[in-house]
Amino acid sequence: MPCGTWADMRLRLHTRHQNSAGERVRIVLNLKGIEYDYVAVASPRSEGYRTINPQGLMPALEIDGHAIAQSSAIVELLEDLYPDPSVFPADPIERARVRAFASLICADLHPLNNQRVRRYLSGHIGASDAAVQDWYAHWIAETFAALEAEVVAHPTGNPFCFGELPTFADACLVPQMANARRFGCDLSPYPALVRIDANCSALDAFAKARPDSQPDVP
Ligand SMILES: N[C@@H](CCC(=O)N[C@@H](CS)C(=O)NCC(=O)O)C(=O)O
Repeated sequence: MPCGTWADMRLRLHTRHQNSAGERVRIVLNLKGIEYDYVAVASPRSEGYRTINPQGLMPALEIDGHAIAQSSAIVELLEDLYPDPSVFPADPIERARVRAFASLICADLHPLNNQRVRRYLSGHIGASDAAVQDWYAHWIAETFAALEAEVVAHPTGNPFCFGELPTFADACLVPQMANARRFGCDLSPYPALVRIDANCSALDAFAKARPDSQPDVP
């Protein structure tokens, strides 16, 4: 439920079908039941897009004449403006845990493995395809081992990362699992993550946010 004057505000999300940072935001928008316009980005490096987001990365959210970059900043803004339903647990310690889990993906894993880094490794450093694949799989394995340990430390059988309801942690996990699969990473060492990913994917909010459900999918 939106608070105050934000109720009538039309949101425009600049993203692309295969934009995993954007997929996090799409999931949260869907979980909160917020309607938005999907603006397909042809080129994040174009001058046109940089006038909206000078960072030159997707996604960006336009709201009431403001353009906001960075998926986690966008999600925090959505949480402030549309607090109900929340994508964070009520307990402050659990909220911090969700943010820490999400940060490991958004701030530590994803920036190492995203396309511009892979492009730089192969183009400027001269890394072979096998070396880039090895780089990718290494950071997935290191991070997923930590994420798996985190979710199994919570009561077993929880359908989602942090309990009975999906949170921002799940919105970060699901696109990252899809990326790992796309790159042929072995997910068998992470049965809890695989189970949670399947539970999330069965929900409409996640299914509607998937790359192949977006209007710009080829
Ligand atoms: N930390 C940023 C990451 C954004 C990001 O890396 N987006 C990628 C796609 S997932 C992108 O725009 N890449 C464009 C490029 O590398 O040219 C966020 O969470 O929003």
